[in-house]
Amino acid sequence: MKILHISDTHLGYSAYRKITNENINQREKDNYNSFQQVIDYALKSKPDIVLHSGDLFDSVRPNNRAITFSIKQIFRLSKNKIPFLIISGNHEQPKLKETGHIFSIFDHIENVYPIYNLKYEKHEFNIKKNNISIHAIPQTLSKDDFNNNLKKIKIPNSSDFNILILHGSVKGIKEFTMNEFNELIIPDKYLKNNFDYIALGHYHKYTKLSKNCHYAGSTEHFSFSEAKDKKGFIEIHLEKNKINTKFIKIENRIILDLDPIICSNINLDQIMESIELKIKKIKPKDKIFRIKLEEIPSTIYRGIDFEKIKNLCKNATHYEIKANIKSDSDTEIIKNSKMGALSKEYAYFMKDQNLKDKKVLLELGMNYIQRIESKKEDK
Ligand SMILES: [Mn+2]
Repeated sequence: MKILHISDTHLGYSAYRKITNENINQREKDNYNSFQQVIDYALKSKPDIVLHSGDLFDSVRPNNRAITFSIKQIFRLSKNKIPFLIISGNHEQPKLKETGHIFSIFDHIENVYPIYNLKYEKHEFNIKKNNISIHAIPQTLSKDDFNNNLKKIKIPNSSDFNILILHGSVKGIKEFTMNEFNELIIPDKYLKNNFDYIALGHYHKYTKLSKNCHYAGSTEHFSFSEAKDKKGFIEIHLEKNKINTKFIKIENRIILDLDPIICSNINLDQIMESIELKIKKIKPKDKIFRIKLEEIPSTIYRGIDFEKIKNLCKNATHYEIKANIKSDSDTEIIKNSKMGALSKEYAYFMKDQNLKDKKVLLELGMNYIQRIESKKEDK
């Protein structure tokens, strides 16, 4: 039996300002492309079932494009008679029942099994003469509700295979929490039970907890903290007492969270040089990246040539400079600034002045003088 396990596709997610030729947010479009790769793969490899462990959509009310796209793609599975079973995740679960659940749009599509009614459901399939029971708990409104539903799981004697599908973070493992207010906590004792496979969703990094229990991870990078993750989904080959899993990687847009530049002991020119070097090295075209400036004194930060950086990165999909600005004391400013004779004199002069906005004046003045001084050096 062959199963595909996907998760956390967050359709409708958008980020940054870049838009496509069709006026769609570039990252929203990228995310659709990633999802489509999964469906393309499914149609080629023809699994017996596709499981989605929650957060199909990024929000309770996804935009029309996300809804249309999801129906179109899921319909491709349906038409090919590949069952698609999906549980609700915390991102798409409304807090009030009367809001209605977006998954109801899938209710009447053949071969699609949306599970969003706040309670444990067992779905049985007969695949290649085997009885398969899928035990699913969607996102619930409270942690208590979730625990009560976990207790209701019953493994029938009649089934040849039992699969558990959940969306939440595993208890006691800090790394798996997404720090979201409505996330559910899965007690680990349920992961040791007699299941042939456990499909987990919520944590965005592909993780093998044990041979038969996996987080599939998300299909796209949704923040710089995920930049180092490989993204994809899992193909599972299941036989009696034998399991084989394979991670299938998706081709995503390149996202890089570059090593920081420590700015405490280097001057403005050296910082600009390192920034330019980093940009040239990664070749910004169509990439997303972040440059971090650590311990940069505010006077120096204000001298950074953002126009120049913008020009070097004009082909990038998105870039950002994240500065951890150090508040300067007078001496630090003098010490850290790239000092020409005039700025040095100005700094020492200001040190002895008794002025209300001394710090601001000092920083502004130093900035102006340094700009002039660096221009002189260029000539
Ligand atoms: Mn989630």
